[in-house]
Formats: sequence, structure tokens, C-alpha cells
Amino acid sequence: MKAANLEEVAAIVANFEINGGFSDAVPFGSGHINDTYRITNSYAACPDYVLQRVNHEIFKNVPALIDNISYVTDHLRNKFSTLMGSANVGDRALTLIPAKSGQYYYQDAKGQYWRLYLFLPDTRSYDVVTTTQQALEGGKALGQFQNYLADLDVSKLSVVLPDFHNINFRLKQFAEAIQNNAAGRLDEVAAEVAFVRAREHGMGEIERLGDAGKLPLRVTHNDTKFNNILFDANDRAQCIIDLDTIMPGYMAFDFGDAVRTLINTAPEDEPDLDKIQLNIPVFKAFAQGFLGQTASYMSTTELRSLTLGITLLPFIMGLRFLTDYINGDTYYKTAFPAHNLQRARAQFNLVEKLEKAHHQLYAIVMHAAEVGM
Ligand code: ADP
Ligand code: GN1
Ligand code: MG
Repeated sequence: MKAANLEEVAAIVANFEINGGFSDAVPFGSGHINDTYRITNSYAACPDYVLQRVNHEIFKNVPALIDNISYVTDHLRNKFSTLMGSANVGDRALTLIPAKSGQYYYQDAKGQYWRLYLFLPDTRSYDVVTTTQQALEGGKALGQFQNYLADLDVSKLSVVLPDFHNINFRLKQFAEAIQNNAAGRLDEVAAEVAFVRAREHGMGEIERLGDAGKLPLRVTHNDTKFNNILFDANDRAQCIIDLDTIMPGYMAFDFGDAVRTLINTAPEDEPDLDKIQLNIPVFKAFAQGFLGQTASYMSTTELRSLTLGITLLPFIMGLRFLTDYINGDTYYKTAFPAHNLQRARAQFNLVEKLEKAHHQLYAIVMHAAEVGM
């Protein structure tokens, strides 16, 4: 999808119930799927907003996705006000702004879907985690998110992207991509294909445990990249964002995807594989924060599954980046032609390093769980 220009964005914003007026829009964030703009208000006393174009080629049912977000954010707001007596509930959960139609989205003449949130001022997010405080705070916030959503009626959530973290589904897509070789890139990726083949069975353990009824389905976020946690000016975690993929899932998915991004000393697409190292103190702090909120209601099997999630999630991401590379970059936004391959290589390198550290990571999770009980 082509980026929208300023006039287009202003015209879109005019369809929402905003306070004040439109002053400016700048592209914002580094997401791979949607387009995000920060909207500044022409009145200093009125709030700024975040406008997003939801990629409806990927999210086929945007109204259902918006309903999920509205349901979850209402529930979170209630929890924050009843359990924490928090006066600033609006700072802790995203606030959707209604369109003039009354719905929480606007569909333009081209059929594109837009939504508007209140902008949370003085916040920031981290692509790479550098301090144990950030990790501890992030762990507490994601654990609390799990905790607060544990009593939500899962049946009211739409499954917006079926089988999103199901490795068997991702392997099937991978096999199809290899079969089609649509971009003629297969010869270049023999080493990566072999890497996947060697792990196909082992990576299926979470699905097998789930199918055998040994892991509960919970409300999961499913995109817990660390940069989806907003921090305030004092580096306290303030709000979990990017709620498009909220669906039923396994706790290990959320734990694993967060660890994928926070334990890595380098960005997700680092080209220099030597720069990809494991930050163990940061991981330990995150595990403490997360399990302090959640360990008390997890079985030993579920706790163990968290350590499986630590290697599964970077493996799945690497597999998806590789599949997209083979397909000719049809899913993720890319900044240059080999971007998806570079991402896949970085993720697979991380998987190797995590595999080597498995026993150490397992011990840290189990210790944090004991402390957190
Ligand atoms: P994407 O799916 O593209 O990652 P996000 O919803 O995560 O989109 O938003 C992209 C970035 O925009 C975030 O990393 C964050 O920095 C910023 N952002 C998103 N929502 C808000 C908000 N309500 N207030 C302030 N910043 C926000
Ligand atoms: C995508 O849009 P963004 O960047 O938050 C993807 C996630 C991946 C992530 C990898 C709907 O998320 O699953 O983990 O890229 N989202 C979707 O950075 O596919
Ligand atoms: Mg995001």
C-alpha cells in the first residue's frame, strides 16, 4: 500500500470525533504491517492522536479486530480502576476514538480501514533493551496484562489470524513457498532451508502439548515484541500497545516473543551475526517481572512450556521471514531486497545461541517461578 500524503491524512482524521483540530501528521514507528502517523493538534490544550491504517490484505476482518481491541481495552480499564484505583486509567490502556459513524474505525472510499487512538505523551519504546530496569518493568507489565485478561470471556474474541503461531501451519506455508519458488530465490537459501528441516519436529512440542490438553488456551497478545510496551519518562512501563493480534493462544507465545526481542543485544534484522548475543541479566529481570505476576496460576507443564517458547518464537519469525523472502516479499514491509533474508538469518542465529543456553535459561525461569509463587 502506498503511503498517504498530508492532505489525505487530514481528510481521514476529519472523519473522527476529535477534540480540537488537525495540525500535522508524521509517519511514526517501525512496524512491518500497518502504517502509523502521529497527529498533532492545532490547539495546545487538546490531545494529540495516533492514526493507523490497518492492513486489510493481512487482517481480512478489520471490524472484528477492532471489536477485539475495544473489548480488551474496556476490560483493562476496568481492572486498572478497580484493582489499582488508578486515577490515570487512560494512560494505562489504549483509548480508541470513535469515527463520526459511531464505529471505532473509518473505511475510506478506497476500502482502506483507519483507526484513531489517543496519543500517550512522554512515552517511548525500545527496540533493544539495555537495562535490567526496563526488562523488569516490561516483564511486570506483560505479566499483569496476562493476569488482568485471565477472566475475559475468550469466546467473545474473534480469531483474526487463525493458526498465527501454529508451527505446523507455518511449516506448511514454507513447504508451499519452496514448491512454488515464485521469486526464483530458492538456490540462495539452501543453508536456511536445512536449518529449518533439522528442527521441524522439535519445534512442534508446544502444539503437541496443547493438542494433548496439557496447556490452557489463554487470552494472548501474540505480538509481544518489546517495542510494543510503552515506557514513561522514568522508564516505568505504562501501556501495552499493538493489540491487533489479541486472540486465544498459549502463554509461551507471549513470553517467547518478548524474550526473542529483549534477550538479543542486537536488532531483529542485525546483519553482523557476531553482534547477536544473549543478555542474560536482562532476561533474568524480565522473567522475574513476568513470573511474579503469573507463576501462581501456572502448572509445571505450562511453566516448562515457557522455555520452549523462547526458541520457538524466534524460529517461527525466522521461518516466516524466510518464507516471505522465497515468495518475493509479499507480506512484510522491507527496506531493501534481501531484508527478509537478513531478518531470517539474524533470527536463526539467535535460535542457535538460545539452544546452546537452554539449560541456563530453563534454570532462570524455574527459579523466577519459585520466587514468584
Ligand atoms: P506497528 O504495528 O506498526 O508496530 P504500533 O501500534 O506498535 O504499530 O505503533 C507504532 C509505534 O507508534 C509504537 O512503537 C509507539 O512508539 C508509537 N505508538 C503507538 N501507539 C501509541 C500511542 N497511543 N501513544 C504514543 N505512541 C504510540
Ligand atoms: C509483525 O506489525 P509488527 O511489526 O508489530 C508481525 C509479527 C512479527 C513482527 C516481527 C500481524 O509485527 O507477527 O513478530 O512483525 N505481525 C503480523 O517484527 O504478522
Ligand atoms: Mg508495534
